Amino acid sequence: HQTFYLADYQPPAYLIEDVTLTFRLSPRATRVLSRIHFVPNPDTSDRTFFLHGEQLTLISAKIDGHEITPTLTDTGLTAEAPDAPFTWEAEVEISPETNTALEGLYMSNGMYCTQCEAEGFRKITYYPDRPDVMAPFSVRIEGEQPILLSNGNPTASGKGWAEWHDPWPKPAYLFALVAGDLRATTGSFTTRSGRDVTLNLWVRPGDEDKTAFGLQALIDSMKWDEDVYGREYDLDLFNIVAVSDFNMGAMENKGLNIFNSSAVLASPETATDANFERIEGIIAHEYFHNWTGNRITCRDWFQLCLKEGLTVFRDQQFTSDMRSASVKRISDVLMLRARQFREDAGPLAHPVRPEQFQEINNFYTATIYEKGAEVIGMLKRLVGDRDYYRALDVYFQRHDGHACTIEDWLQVFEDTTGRDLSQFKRWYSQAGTPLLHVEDSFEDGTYTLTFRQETRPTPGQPDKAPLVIPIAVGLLSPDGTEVVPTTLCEMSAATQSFTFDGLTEKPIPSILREFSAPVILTRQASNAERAFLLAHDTDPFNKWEAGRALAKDVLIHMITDGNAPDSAYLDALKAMVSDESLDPAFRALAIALPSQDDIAQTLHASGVVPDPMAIHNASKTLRQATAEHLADILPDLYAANQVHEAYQPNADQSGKRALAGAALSLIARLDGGKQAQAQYDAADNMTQQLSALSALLLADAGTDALAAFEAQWKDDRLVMDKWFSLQVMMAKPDDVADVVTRLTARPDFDMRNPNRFRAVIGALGGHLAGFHHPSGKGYELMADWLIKLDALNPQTTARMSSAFDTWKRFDEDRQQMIRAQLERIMARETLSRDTSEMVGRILA
Ligand code: BAL
Ligand code: ZN
Repeated sequence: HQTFYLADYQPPAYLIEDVTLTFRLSPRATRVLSRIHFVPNPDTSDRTFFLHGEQLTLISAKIDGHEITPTLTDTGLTAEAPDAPFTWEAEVEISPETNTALEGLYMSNGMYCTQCEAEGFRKITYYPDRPDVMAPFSVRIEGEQPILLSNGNPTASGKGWAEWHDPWPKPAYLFALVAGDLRATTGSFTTRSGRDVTLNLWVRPGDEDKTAFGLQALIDSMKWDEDVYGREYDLDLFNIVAVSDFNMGAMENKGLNIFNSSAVLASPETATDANFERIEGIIAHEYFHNWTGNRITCRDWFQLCLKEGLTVFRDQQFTSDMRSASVKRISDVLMLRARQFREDAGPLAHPVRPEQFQEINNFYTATIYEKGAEVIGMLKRLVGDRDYYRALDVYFQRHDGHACTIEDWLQVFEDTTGRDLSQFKRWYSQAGTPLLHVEDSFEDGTYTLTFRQETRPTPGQPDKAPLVIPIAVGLLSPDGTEVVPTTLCEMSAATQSFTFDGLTEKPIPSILREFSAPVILTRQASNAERAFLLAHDTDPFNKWEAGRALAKDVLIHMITDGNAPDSAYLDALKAMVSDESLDPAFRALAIALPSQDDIAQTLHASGVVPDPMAIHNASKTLRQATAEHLADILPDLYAANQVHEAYQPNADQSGKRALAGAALSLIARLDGGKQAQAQYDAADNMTQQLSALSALLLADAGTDALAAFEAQWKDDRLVMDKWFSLQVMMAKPDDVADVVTRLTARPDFDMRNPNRFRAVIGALGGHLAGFHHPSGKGYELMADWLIKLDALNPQTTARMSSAFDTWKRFDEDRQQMIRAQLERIMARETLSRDTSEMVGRILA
């Protein structure tokens, strides 16, 4: 397969003035007519006329009205074209119904929809399918479906047809079309300059009761982007459509966002608090793309983080403002460490701006999204809030309507602040998570922190240069008062010291407050110091972090030294959980143990080969000990965090439910599931129903509830996804393979539906001790299903193959078994480019 390189970028030979598309919809024989006005690009003398196109049947092609015969290849066509403006007309035929890859135009339950990012438009018609070619689109849809939607504003419609015009120049990846029997929930928003915008959330008949929350989240997002970034919406209409079969979470097509139904549909009965929060964040994310992604887009796909890192950062800010900032920061760091640190530490490590790819779909990663957002956060921290927003204003003004690069982005900051960002730019080009080593000393009232940074080699990058690392530090005196409030140490050398004067005694440092940089702090504080910070740190992130480090240390010593659960940790946890001055959501996060994968990663990093079964057993033992140690406070904790008002998915109520749910899962270890059954029977919302079901499964008392749940929800696909995945997640390690085999044999296991596939096979990959079971059955099952899915949906297969990316952490036997499965996948003759690239990188 061909490899594409950032260094090979060439500007397009032709630009486009406008595009007119006509769709004559038919499940297996949709005709797409295109009329495109091309103009030679004055910035290049290249006049090669190449249009991307894949899986298209060309019916006819004309240049300036004259029939031509282009040269066709697997990836597109070339033709002789004038060195002057000309009109291209083509007619192609495509087959949406047999498009199981869910890229381009496809069908989902009788409804037509599109997914064009990154390179799906080339499966719709011949076109320069690259983000630096932007054009206004006019679209006519002919079809028997009652609702026919495309980007922009509607211009005319009649029975069986509708016409749309999107005046904003956009790249083809933002094109969208939807046709189906859909119902809208409608709202409105008036922008601050007075534009009245109609908002529609389109769903299948029957789902109308799951739209109110998404619509409100959209309104909140529109308001927030005006208030915080001064960004207004720019069309008279904003449509969102929910689709059941979708590879990603959602897609920011101009004026016509398409959402995976799991990322938008929610009612209290069917969605959990976590679902609501995720939906709010994704609605915001897609909406925010209107400015960071659509109005200002990427020059080429190597610049993907330009829009994704910034838009993730903006949606994180939004959620912090809507909910609790500290809880949001902790959740984001948990995710960053679980997914991005894992990626950065293994064979799939790549820079925030990659320099090569075979299949760009493989780079919609935690590194580009989440580390990309961390890089923006560091920039904001370094220049300060005022300069950050000044720079953003310049960015929006200078680059509106353009396709940009990371260089353009950083130049704006350099011009606005006068800073030299050449060293900071390494965050975009250097892969790997820096380790930050710390030593401290105290002499004559001066406290010195000496930091040393180290980034280990990653694939293709043996040598690493020092990065600019903003390290937020606070100091506490031994009596618990803060003697130095949060101060930013700006590290740029490989080793660098920072001093704090005028202290009367050696302080206790609180380092990397708010997780001010995406690094691994290697400092092994004593458990006494951690307990001190857990009790006294004024920074909520580091307070949580201290408890987290303590729990991790306890678990690691249980695994490596056979220690018993540490009572000092249990005492500290008990004190923290009972501290009613702390937000319930914060306490719920603090009760949660580090994930088993996190423990495996930590053991591996310290040179110990992780044993998944030992990690599983230690986690279970520690949970049981926690339940017993907290036994006397659990009933009150559970009772005190019941919500008696009507269900609202807000931060306050969901924090209480999270803490009560955490208490319930501990109680279930003591009472055999009695309390959980009572909650299950009384639950009137999905959060409580699901936390009860999972507590029952923990107590081996879930059989009846599982059956009741299935009877109640068998017709609701999204709720049944939870039922599928929970059974895998909660299975005992020895049973995981059997559970997966049983679930995948059911008629309602539809592997074409990415949500259902992820619910079962994704949960298999996420069950550390089940997936890495010594029998090798977990590996074999995963490989079987990846091979099956690859023939239908390469994008989702490739994404899920990353379950294997940690394989080199494990013992020889496991490595051999995994290698055999990866080689079995690679040996498939028809393996997709997507999966071949991923498995190849994992094996390398
Ligand atoms: N652009 C792909 C989906 C998203 O990041 O919003
Ligand atoms: Zn995005």
